[in-house]
Amino acid sequence: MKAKVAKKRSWAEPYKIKMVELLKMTTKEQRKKAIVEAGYNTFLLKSEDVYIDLLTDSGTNAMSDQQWAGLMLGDEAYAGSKNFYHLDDAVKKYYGYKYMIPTHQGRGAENILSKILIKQGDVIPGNMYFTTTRLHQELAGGNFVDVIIDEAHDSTNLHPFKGNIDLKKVEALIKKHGSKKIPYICVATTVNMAGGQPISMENLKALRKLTKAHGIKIILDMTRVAENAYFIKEREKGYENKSIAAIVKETCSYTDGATMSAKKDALVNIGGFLAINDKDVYEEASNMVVVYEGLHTYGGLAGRDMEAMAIGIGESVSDEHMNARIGQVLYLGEKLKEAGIPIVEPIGGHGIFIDAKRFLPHLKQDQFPAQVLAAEIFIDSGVRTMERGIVSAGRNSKGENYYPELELVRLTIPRRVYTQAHMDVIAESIENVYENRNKIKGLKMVYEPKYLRFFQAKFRKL
Ligand code: PM9
Repeated sequence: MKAKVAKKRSWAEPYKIKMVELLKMTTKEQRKKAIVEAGYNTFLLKSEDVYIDLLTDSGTNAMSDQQWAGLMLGDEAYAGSKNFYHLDDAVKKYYGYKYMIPTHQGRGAENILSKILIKQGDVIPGNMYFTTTRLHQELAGGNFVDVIIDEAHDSTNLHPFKGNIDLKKVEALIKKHGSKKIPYICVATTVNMAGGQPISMENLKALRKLTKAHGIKIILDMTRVAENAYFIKEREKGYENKSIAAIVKETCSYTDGATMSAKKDALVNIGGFLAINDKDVYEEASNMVVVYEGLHTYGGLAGRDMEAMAIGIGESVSDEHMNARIGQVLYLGEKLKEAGIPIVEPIGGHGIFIDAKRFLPHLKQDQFPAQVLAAEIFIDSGVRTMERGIVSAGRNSKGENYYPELELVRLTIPRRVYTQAHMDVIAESIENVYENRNKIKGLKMVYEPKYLRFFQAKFRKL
């Protein structure tokens, strides 16, 4: 007799839609004109010319009715707003950090932290660079060193935790420079530039042990910490029955502080914070924030923004929310895989990353394959994506281009914004561009700004 197999049941979003924003449809001719005017840079398009916007998951979240109601509770006092205390309580409750300073967004926190902890010539190891994080480290006089495992640089490698840190690389750095030159290790959850790849709890715990022995701090880039927790629950032994909330709190417990862009996981459109356990660092930061952001009880935010953030943090660690969030990303990724599109695997947390080197093997990296592929996808369907390759990587201190192993186009999925039908339309567009890939020509950069060039650089067709 055959054993009865339980029928797999479908999942659906744990919310219903109360308000809609109408989208504008454009013709191919209009889109061609728009992308030429934008210098083949999807950051320079007007959002009203975009049909489905996968540029970023940053600040593009749909807030819940509770968060919108929270906006009405904004206490817009200059100092000591009650929303600040609500946010402070949420950071303590869900993340466990002792002190918190709000900032206008993630890079505000990165600026303050880097200025306080980094001295000229210091070395800052991290699990792959992130654009704004590395820039602030460099502006403060530090040198970023990549200590992610080698597997992370290979888009086809199926390692379940490609965000892990190679402890041998960290040990070698300590040996070479001495621990005094390493003020902290920056640990990202999940690793954006690797394709939204998670770090395991086991790896983080081992890193804690190593850094403790050498008196080195761990600073978490906790921008997508709840998405990282989802993968730990799915893939790491011993965590399958723990809640996302418990895994998030445990993750934070192995670190000394964190920078947060709340525009991602925390489900708001603007906001961030710096969290820290060390009282001296907190006192310095709460003084410095006055110079760059605003008083330490608002840090560049309105009271209503802090209220929405406090509520969003609670919603972000719900298991139902995270199952649907990552479920949608997986749905799109599986569709693209079935169609033979080369993507980074395993599929990551906040988007699908197309491997432009394998998609357009006839283009050299300095012909900007990912940049041109993002432009072609926009022309095909009005779907806006972004480059995460040589343009994003920028130049080193000698002015030479970095040539990252990964040359990717990111299809970033905003949280709670699009439906499964949107995912189908996106997949069909990518498939169409893939069928015509041989006709795609490269680009030449004609304008390059000094900082974070991917935001504002301009190109023309070769
Ligand atoms: N990330 C993103 O689209 C927005 C800027 S780049 C297009 O992925 C990490 C891991 C991030 C991040 C922003 C920041 C900076 C820090 N760490 O944008 O300043 O992904 O709030 O955060 C973007 P802010």
